[in-house]
Amino acid sequence: LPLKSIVLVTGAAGQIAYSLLFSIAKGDVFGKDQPIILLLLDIAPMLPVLEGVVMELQDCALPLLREIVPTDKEEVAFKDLDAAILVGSMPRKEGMERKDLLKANVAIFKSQGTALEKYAKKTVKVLVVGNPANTNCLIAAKSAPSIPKENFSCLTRLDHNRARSQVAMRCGVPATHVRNVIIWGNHSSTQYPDVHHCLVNMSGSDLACFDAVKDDAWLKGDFISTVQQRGAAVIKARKLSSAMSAAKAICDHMRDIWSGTPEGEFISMGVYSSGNSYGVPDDLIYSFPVQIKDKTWKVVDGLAINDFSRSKMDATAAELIEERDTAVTFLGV
Ligand code: NAX
Repeated sequence: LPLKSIVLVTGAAGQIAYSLLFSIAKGDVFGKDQPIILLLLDIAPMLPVLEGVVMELQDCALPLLREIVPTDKEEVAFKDLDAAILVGSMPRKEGMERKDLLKANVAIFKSQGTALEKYAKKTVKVLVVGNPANTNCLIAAKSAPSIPKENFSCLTRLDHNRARSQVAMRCGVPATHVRNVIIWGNHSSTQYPDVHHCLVNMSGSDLACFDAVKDDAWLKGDFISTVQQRGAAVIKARKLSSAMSAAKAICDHMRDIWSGTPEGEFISMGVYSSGNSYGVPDDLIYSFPVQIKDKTWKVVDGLAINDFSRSKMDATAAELIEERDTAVTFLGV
């Protein structure tokens, strides 16, 4: 049998984790024959709730789940990790300023980055989900200087899947017949869902998205705002934020890191920008189209970018720069 994979999920008593842990534990992410040790981190007041989640995982009687360790201690949670899925973060409370929220999250992700540096394997793959995901990811990466920056990514796969499904529903095909949508930039309402390189398989042949949809006004207008605002629409309807779809996207993201992306397809994820791709400034976690092989991502390069796309890609970069520059002022605090 392969060695056990050691996987951490933070925010483990929360609602995304509740949808996520079963899929991880039953082998959807790291492989159907890969035994797993699950480390579950949450804050001390949530430990009684977390105990209930542990009981349920035990009661699933799964073959691959070898050990479950609930904890509120970073030195326990981050030890020897192969994968870290950082879901927990400080939620916005009523009356809280954006800046105070950012400050609280910088404190969390600096501390968790430092714990990764101290305790995790240097090969650990870190996925940041907790918002503001891109900037939290950057802070974690900066706080773990001996782990390669390429090992850090943030979740924009939910936005990617939302874009895919919107196009698919419009064309009357399954979502899997739509590929190569791109989410550029921040996981926020400035993100740019781009379909200029998207292909739709209709009746057995691949059409460019614009030819398949035949409604340029929609693709350049309501399609984009629907994807950008989808999180808010779910909250409005459900009175709770997206959890099932977020968990599915986390599984898609990590599974692709572990097993690679299908030939000829790319997916979106927030990764470290070195300044060499699409004129995006360096030192940001920015969502790009990537392909993954041997657990290594590569930005898909050479895609043509028109003026419409350029301005949207720049706007979301500008927001990330501002967020980073505020966040780093809290790093020394
Ligand atoms: P919940 O509030 O249900 O759960 C969050 C959990 O994190 C709580 O149990 C809380 O106690 C815990 N937590 C807080 N601080 C912690 C810390 N320092 N260490 C460990 N655990 C800590 O939120 P949920 O709906 O699960 O969402 C979690 C995060 O995902 C939020 O920040 C949310 O904004 C973000 N999302 C990000 C998405 C993305 O695409 N990047 C999409 C879904 C989601 O909105």
